[in-house]
Amino acid sequence: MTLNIGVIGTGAIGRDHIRRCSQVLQGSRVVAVNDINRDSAAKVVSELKLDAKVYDNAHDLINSSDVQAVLVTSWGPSHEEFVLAAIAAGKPVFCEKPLAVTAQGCKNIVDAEAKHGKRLVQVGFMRPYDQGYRALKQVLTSGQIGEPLMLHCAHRNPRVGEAYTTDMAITDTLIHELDVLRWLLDDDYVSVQVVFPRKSSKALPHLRDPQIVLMETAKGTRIDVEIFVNCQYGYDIQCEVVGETGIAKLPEPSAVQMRSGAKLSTEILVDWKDRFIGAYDVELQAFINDVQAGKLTGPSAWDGFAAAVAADACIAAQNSGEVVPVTLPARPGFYGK
Ligand code: NAD
Ligand code: NAI
Ligand code: ISE
Repeated sequence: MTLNIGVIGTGAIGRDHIRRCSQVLQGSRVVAVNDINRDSAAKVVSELKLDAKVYDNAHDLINSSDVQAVLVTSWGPSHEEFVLAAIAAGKPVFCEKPLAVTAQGCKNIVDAEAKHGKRLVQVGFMRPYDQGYRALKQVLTSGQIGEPLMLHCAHRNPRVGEAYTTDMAITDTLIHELDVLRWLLDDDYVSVQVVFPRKSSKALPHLRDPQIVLMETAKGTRIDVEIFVNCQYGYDIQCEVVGETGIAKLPEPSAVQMRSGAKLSTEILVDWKDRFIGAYDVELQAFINDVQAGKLTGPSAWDGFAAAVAADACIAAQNSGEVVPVTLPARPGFYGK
């Protein structure tokens, strides 16, 4: 059976996911698209030669009988409304991160899904599907470096646009670490603090960049994450785990080593689309397969909520400079262990 997908939001990742669902993955086709900018939706239909209808209204797309599953790839503040509408229509929905821009927004989704009685939501946290993070998790689980004591992480983008604000370093960027580190350590956060080093002259006046987020987990592991979104040189994701008996580091993406011009070098990627290209393929194929099998298993609305609770605390910590507690309620049985 081919799954008929409707996509809301045809920006950078929306277009990339549409390409993926229609050209790369098995078992799906894009039959409906919507964007607040209609021309952008129409353009993707013609550029990718899709047999898809352009909807003027996202709710009409969600409720259309032609659409069996929904992909929400519009900008963050619109996610909650569309995910709630998909749940109300009883349709599976893959929602790009963040699930909602506040913990309360995510909680509204968790409550609606639980009321519906069956999982319908997968969040676009792709890093748990990345080969490198999976290999790192395997090392930790095998006990080869003992218990994890400290993590040193970095999330660097070459540059960001004018619309990117200081809080988005948390809700849009750090949100990936907030998710994947919970998964990697099988742990939850108990407190966070944000400190601001000297500001880069490359950052626009309204943006505080870089930032360092310090986190503590329930098991006592300490994590530092550098967020630096105007680093200029590349898109660079680092994660080093210091354990009791050794250190394990996220593998670098594979690249050709060159000896040229009196230099030994390897290239660094510059675009997030390339860095996690394999993980995006695997996460969406898993969504399509799971919808067809009738049971979602990927990152859940609860995972989206857990990350958002920590994100809310980080934003409070950005503003206060204090150590802020993170209080996550007990996971409902509905979401498993
Ligand atoms: P973008 O700005 O390029 O695209 C967003 C699109 O959504 C735009 O075309 C905009 O017109 C449309 N849009 C906004 N509000 C809308 C509404 N109410 N109804 C319909 N369309 C609407 O942004 P992007 O880079 O594609 O990011 C989109 C989402 O994907 C964000 O939530 C972002 O955080 C997420 N994202 C995730 C990853 C990842 O690695 N998982 C990477 C990039 C972006
Ligand atoms: P698992 O299923 O044993 O679960 C590990 C723990 O991590 C669980 O407690 C779970 O609740 C939690 N978790 C899962 N996703 C999370 C997230 N996004 N954020 C925070 N916590 C999360 O672990 P496994 O098999 O290692 O799977 C991890 C992820 O990879 C899952 O999202 C799973 O769906 C996916 N996966 C993908 C496969 C693929 O090749 N497509 C194969 C196996 C798993
Ligand atoms: C973007 O929205 C993403 O999700 C990328 O994965 C992330 O690294 C980048 O910082 C965000 O802007």
